[in-house]
Amino acid sequence: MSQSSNPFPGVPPGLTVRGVAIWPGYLSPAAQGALLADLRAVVAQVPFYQPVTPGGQVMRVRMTAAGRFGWFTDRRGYRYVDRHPDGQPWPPIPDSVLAIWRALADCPRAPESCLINLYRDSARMGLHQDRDEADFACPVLSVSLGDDGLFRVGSVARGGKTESVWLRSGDVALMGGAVRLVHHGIDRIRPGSSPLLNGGGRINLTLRVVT
Ligand code: MD3
Ligand code: FE
Repeated sequence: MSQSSNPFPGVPPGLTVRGVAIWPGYLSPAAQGALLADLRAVVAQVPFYQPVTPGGQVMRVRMTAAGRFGWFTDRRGYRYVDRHPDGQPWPPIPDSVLAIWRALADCPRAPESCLINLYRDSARMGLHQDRDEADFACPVLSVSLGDDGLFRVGSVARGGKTESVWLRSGDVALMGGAVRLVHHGIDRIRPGSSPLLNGGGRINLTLRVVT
């Protein structure tokens, strides 16, 4: 195989689940702590909010973002937005987060959005596709911090078979190529499984190219 056809020129993934590449424990406990400190500085400027779906349901997952774009929904619909709902521009994506993209994403473009999802208690995210972005050639990269989360990966078509895997603190997942448009979600978290976050829960970062 030629060098350029290797999709993982750096560290090969520890496992793949329906085409999603996963690096279990990619971040050491020290690296997780450093990342969290950088995220606390972001969240101090753009606090978590709970968006309302077009159907009128308050999302149980709390969200905020860094980078050029964040994601928002209200009764008017899902969209990327260039400011927090309170009006502040999103802070820059921390270098500690960009370094993970550079090491694993194999994408010439820089991420334009780092969505920060916070799951507490019974928060979950139903099966969905990420298709509000313009360039599906770019992967989405996910970083898990805190409590374990049960990640479900399905098919591009609706209603296909699914497979689940627990994502743990420090794990990194990459969704590129054929799996970029698969249905996926978080069924539940395991409260109390990690001491990382004050107040418990799970944070997931997703890095995306939006435009
Ligand atoms: C598979 N987040 O923010 S990350 C989301 O853990 C989202 O918070 C979940 O789904 C979370 O949209 C799952 C893993 C993930 C992210 C994006 C994907 C899996 C994906 C895009 C395409 C396929
Ligand atoms: Fe998603």
